[in-house]
Amino acid sequence: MEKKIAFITGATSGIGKACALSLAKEGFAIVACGRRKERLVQLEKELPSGTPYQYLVFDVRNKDEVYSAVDSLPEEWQEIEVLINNAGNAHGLAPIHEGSEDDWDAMMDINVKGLLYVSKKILPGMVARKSGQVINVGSSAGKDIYPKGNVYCGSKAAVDAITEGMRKDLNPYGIRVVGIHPGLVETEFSLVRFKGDKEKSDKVYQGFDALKAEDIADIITFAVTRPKRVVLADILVYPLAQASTTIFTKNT
Ligand code: NDP
Ligand code: 8X3
Repeated sequence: MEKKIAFITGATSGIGKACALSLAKEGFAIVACGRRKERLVQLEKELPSGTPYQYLVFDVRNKDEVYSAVDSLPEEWQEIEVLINNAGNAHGLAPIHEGSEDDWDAMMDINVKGLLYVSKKILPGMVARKSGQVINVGSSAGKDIYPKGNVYCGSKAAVDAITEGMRKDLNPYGIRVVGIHPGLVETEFSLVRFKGDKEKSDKVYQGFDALKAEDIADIITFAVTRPKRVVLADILVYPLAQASTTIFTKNT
């Protein structure tokens, strides 16, 4: 493969999809991942024409699915230069004593263990080649814990810590490791958190100009395209209206 390959999890929607579009414009070949196959098929039609493209359908919770999906990539697609660990969601918003075990399992299994499984398959190649970049999508919620966010915040605090650990472990191999931690971005995120309740979900983004998925993709693309010596190690991004996970000035 002549072009550099970017492998993006959670590319069926929101930030991951925006990254696929943005990195394709920068000349990357794209491996797009997610569970919703029809969206991955559709994504190819939205990419700049001629973008080399592969899609992989798997659930990041399922280690075997992750491993066999990555193994199924054709030989010329095996050298992944950029890994964007983006797949993830919040499930529920409840005080700790009322939280659902299924929601807790989903968040820890997807946001934390899923990121680890995908990384486990892709990092050894980067280490062997002494070349690569990892972008982990955390959240402001991992840095500033908010009421009822408990386990989601915990999963993203884990992503933050794992990102730091990766940067330290991979330092001898010239691999760039970036953590990006957005505040509120208007995507399908809240629709998933509130289990399809559109009214509740829309309310999250009312009265202020929330970040767009493209804003985060722009920043990731900027980080990925810096000269090799430059590492934007830890990026916290808020919309103007937001000063912490709980402080907002709306209708300004
Ligand atoms: P979306 O809900 O729009 O996208 C989530 C993506 O993750 C989808 O492509 C979905 O694909 C994928 N995904 C979810 N669960 C799984 C799974 N089990 N296996 C494989 N893929 C999965 O949300 P965002 O784009 O906003 O979220 C992307 C990342 O950004 C997440 O890690 C989120 O925590 C983080 N984030 C979001 C913020 C926001 O306010 N929106 C703020 C801070 C961080 P599919 O369903 O097809 O599998
Ligand atoms: C998503 C942002 O504040 O809804 O990570 O948790 S928040």
